[in-house]
Amino acid sequence: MKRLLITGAAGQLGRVMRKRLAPLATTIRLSDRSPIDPPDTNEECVQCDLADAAAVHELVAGCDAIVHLGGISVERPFSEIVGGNIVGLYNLYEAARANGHPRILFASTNHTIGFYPQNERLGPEAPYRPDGLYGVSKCFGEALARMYFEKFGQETAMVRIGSCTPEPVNYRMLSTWLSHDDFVALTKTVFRVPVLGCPVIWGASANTAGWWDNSHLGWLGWRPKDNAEVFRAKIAANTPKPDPSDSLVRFQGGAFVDDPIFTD
Ligand code: NAI
Ligand code: 15L
Repeated sequence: MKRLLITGAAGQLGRVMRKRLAPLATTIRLSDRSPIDPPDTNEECVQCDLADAAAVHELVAGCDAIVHLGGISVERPFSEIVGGNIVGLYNLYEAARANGHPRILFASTNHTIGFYPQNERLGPEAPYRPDGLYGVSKCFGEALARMYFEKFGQETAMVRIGSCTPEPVNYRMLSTWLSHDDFVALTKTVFRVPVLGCPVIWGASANTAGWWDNSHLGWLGWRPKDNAEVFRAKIAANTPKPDPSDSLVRFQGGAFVDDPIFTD
């Protein structure tokens, strides 16, 4: 493709994806409200806030595909979440509608279902059980994406990312881990398939201890290769045995379920 937009490019995942997705497009357009490291030869940087509709319309113009990582990524006061994750999502989808419907990979989260216990296996149809306002904002994002698909044919991969880190570092992540390699492979697949639709995709590696069922996605052709299990011994050696009453080992959303509603 000619131009791929990555939002949230100054963030943890954005910095990784910026390098790893470079081969996908002639030009990678990077955006964040925070400063972004200077552009490489095939990159262009646009600093803007997702809550700024005019700026987002300009940002999306000329893009063939979007990896949408931008937004608040943890539990915060609603006043902080609303700009990027609610208004920003609307701005992004309106901009996409005005600019030829570039396919979108939306970084949703496991915190849309965080209140499920860890002994329950979930498919894509499981009702939402968000564990905080952050999770609720991503439920909004998924609902918005779905509506733009039904109404306008806007395609989105709604990827409910578990924990996308270099390696898993606690017992919960034996189930939630998504390796960088598997996320890169998923992203390439999402933009390669001829027809995508608007599927929920559980963003997790092929973890033996996984909770999420992606068997509805055989047609997509994404086969994660990594497995957090190979880190079990290391985690056991480095972390204390968890108390069974600890949310980290009770709920799929882990410690997020214990967050209060933060206020300003
Ligand atoms: P991050 O917090 O490191 O990066 C998010 C970026 O979005 C930041 O650079 C921030 O400046 C930018 N941002 C926030 N509000 C903005 C706004 N109003 N306008 C423009 N930019 C704004 O998060 P991370 O870890 O890189 O995650 C990327 C995405 O993936 C997030 O949407 C997050 O919710 C989602 N996700 C990540 C997971 C992970 O394991 N890293 C797990 C589940 C979901
Ligand atoms: C998320 O949604 C967060 O963005 C990330 O920082 C992790 O906390 C991840 O979920 C997780 O559940 O491990």
